[in-house]
Amino acid sequence: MTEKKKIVYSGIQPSGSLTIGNYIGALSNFAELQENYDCLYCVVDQHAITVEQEPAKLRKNTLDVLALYLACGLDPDKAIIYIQSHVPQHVQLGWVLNTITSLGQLNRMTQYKDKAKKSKEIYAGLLNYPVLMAADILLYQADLVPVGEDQRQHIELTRDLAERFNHRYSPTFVLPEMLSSKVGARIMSLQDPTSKMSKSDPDENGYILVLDEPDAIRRKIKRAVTDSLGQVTYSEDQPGLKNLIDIYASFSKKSVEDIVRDYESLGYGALKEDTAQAVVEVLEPIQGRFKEFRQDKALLEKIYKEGGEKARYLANKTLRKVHKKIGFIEG
Ligand code: ATP
Ligand code: LTN
Repeated sequence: MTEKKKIVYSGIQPSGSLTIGNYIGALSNFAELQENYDCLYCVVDQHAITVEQEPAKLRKNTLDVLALYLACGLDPDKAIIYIQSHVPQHVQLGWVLNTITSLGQLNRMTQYKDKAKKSKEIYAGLLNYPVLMAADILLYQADLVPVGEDQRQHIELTRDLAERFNHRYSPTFVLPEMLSSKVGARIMSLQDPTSKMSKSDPDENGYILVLDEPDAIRRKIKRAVTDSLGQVTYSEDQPGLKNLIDIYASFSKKSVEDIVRDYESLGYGALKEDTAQAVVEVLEPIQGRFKEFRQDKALLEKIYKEGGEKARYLANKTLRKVHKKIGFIEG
């Protein structure tokens, strides 16, 4: 008998252009996983609207993320690729989970606190964001969730909710585990290496976009903030340098130790130049493929429609089980 493959689930918000933080922390791991696991990769448009989005931009960004998935090697014959709003079961399970989520726990989510600080008015969707994320994951009985370090608290909440439901009713949900890269699970801003690289940073020198031109990539890395110590080590005391080494290691597949040893004598300038080169070499072919996929509207539509159908089938199986256990009458 063949052993059942583990299930992998992840999602990316179409809330702007993706950075190399998104790429290193999440996207770059997706394609490899589809070779050995049953994978689902979602464009989480319903999460994106927890921050105000312009409709035309949301539409564009959703197709951009989809085309980037394909450009990074995701294959609809190997993985289910779909758009969250096409599967109503996410919101349906989200509602059920809301009824067993404590407000205190939601109020303690650091991503919520950071985003709430930046908003004039705080809407309920922002607070409930992690509950919808838990629903995404639990609907498919995912075992593994490849995400960046910033999502750890959300995965813990997901496990808590799964456990609470299983305990209150009967074993229903798999408890998922976070899968994060050893190096690069938290890429920092190039201008302020104490804060996370983010696509919503007002300073565009702080981030590199996956679709940035090679010249822009070289310029931004050249300008990256380092320090005046002048020695190449990998330490929390030199956060700018540490971040560059993480980026270099992730894009070149060299080990941190080898990089430190090689650049001890070569210095910061050479490290920056070679880091930029490694980033450009990986991103250029992705950008080429992205342009092709992005133009092929018919192919994108075929992929998200077929993916949506497969996802709805699986999601419905879990949701029906959940509704039955709760005591809802089958319609
Ligand atoms: P925003 O910055 O707009 O709040 P985000 O980029 O954190 O959003 P998503 O686009 O949904 O949100 O993130 C997709 C994936 O990228 C997640 O797995 C997240 O953990 C990862 N990620 C985001 N930023 C970084 C970073 N700086 N370093 C490593 N991983 C990251
Ligand atoms: N909150 C995630 C995006 C996300 C996600 C998911 C990731 C929404 N649903 C399910 C993994 C699994 C973020 O990265 N900001």
